[in-house]
Amino acid sequence: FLINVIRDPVFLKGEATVSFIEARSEKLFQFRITGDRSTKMLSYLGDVIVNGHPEIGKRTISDWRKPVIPIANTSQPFPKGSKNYLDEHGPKKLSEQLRQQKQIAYTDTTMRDAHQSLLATRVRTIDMLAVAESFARQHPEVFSMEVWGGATFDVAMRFLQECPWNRLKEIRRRVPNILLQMLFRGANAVGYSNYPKNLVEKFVEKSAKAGIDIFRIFDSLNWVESMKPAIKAVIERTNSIAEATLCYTGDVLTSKKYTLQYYLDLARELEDTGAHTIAVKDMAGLLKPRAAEVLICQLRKVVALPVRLHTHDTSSIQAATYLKAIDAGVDSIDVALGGLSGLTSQPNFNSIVAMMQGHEREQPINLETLNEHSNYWEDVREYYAPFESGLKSGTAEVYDHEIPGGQYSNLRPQAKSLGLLGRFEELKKYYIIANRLFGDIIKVTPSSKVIGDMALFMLSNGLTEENIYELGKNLSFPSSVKGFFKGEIGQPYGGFPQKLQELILKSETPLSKGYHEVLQPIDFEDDIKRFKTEFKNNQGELEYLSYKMYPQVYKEFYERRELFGDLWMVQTPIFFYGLESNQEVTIEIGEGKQIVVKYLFHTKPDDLGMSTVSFELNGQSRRVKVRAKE
Ligand code: 3PY
Ligand code: ZN
Repeated sequence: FLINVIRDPVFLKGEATVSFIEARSEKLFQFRITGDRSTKMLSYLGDVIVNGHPEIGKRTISDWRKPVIPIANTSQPFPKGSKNYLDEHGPKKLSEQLRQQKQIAYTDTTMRDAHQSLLATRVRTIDMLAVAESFARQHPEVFSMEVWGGATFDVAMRFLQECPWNRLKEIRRRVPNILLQMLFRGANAVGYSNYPKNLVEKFVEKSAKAGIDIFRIFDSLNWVESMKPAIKAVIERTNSIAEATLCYTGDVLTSKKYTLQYYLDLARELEDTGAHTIAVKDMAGLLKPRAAEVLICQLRKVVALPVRLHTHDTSSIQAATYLKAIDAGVDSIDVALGGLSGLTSQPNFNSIVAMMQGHEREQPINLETLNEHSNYWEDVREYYAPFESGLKSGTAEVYDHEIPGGQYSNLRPQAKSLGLLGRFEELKKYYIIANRLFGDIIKVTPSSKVIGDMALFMLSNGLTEENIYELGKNLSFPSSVKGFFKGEIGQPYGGFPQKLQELILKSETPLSKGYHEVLQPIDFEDDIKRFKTEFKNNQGELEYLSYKMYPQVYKEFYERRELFGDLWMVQTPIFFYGLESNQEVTIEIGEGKQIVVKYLFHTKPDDLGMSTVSFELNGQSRRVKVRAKE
């Protein structure tokens, strides 16, 4: 009922008077029900009530703080922002403008990297959509919002039962004025291994159509060859910005391998690809303030493109890094709204805006409304408590283990699933050892996963840096490690350590060129036909791309959707924690379609292990049978 009220045009215009409800009672009390969809929804709710959410188990619902959604004035057109500039002037001009502009530009990562790095990527679309429009209306000075790519694509389908394309399109609808940005893993697109070149090209094209304006393209070994096809596709097939990325590791002031010269040569090479902007991706948060000053200043001397900086605040000192980088001329920085900032996430947007007040490069942003948005996320974060990484304070240990922020929040559950959670401290040491054994490589998805897998493998098999060469001969190494030494994710700077490569590959020979070049192009016409036959209720070509990225994950996502219908519109507390006895809620089951559900009780499992869950659905009694899992 309330949803009908707040959707009513009279109410929206603020013209509702005391007779509002009476005058339109018929309309307001009309609920559109579709039998099949409501049954599916009740089946989902019944399952969570009886068995708990598969990832969380049974938990009692706590007294959530009620997130306050900042309200923006929607009666005016959206204020113009960077997206309007791109549409009017194109990517080249936008890049020039960014480089010339004195004011610091901000990229807000709240809807992608921040929750990937703090909450294992589990934040759901509905919580983003609630504030997307007011954020865009109140902060049109924001240069871009990172909302897609990285791990979000996989996690949306695998764990959240959401279509990633739907998320992007829905955000775009609410954010027409600010550039939307994604993280793109070069030849791996949004996956963990190389895909055929024509699939990467198609993915780029469709992502741009669905709303992506900036493609931040990186390679996990800084191997430019494997970034080139994606960069070229953005330039030739879209009106979006191709951002070429250099991943930062070690310490540029002291490293013998990743020296200043290394980064400057790499930046020149990236500029030669024709990319529009350059990003420095400090995925573990290793770039210290003085190093940033040197690196940014020199980079901006050797390239004519804007230089954008990304970091993680794992050490807790990265605001200082940003200030030094700003003084050295960096063109934009990545920040996250306070409630989802800090530690393995990005530095605090709100505090940085405050820090910059009065600075000659200040970009004025409404701090009052920005704080409201930060508070919203702080409250929403409570729903996701089971996914918190466990890191409670900043740590200088990151300079030793170099674990990327996005990986840190996943490594704990990975260790837990192998029964190694109690040995997490040792695992971090093994991460260092594995990296040393591999010749000190750049560590970011998927190369960071290779190091993580190797560390877990060594820890669980009692292997040490000393005995690996004797015992390793008879061991079967993790497939990601074998793939790495075969060259399947590219060529590391300085080459592979040969002795270890032979030990791991045994009789197999490594690749002499990029895996993406070896892979056969896909015959789309044929392949799409096959896809449509296998998945009859697919939702079009974009879903075909989801399937190509993650065939098994998509299949399971599809099967669950057949069973439970679309779940992305279900409120997060209900999605994860179900309902309490006698709780009544209104749930959306499709565009403009709601049901009112009241959960009553459920029975103990019968002899066949089935529990009966009783509900009221729009006032009518309904029951569903659920298989009790224990
Ligand atoms: C990803 O690839 O998901 C990352 O966030 C890398 O930093
Ligand atoms: Zn990151």
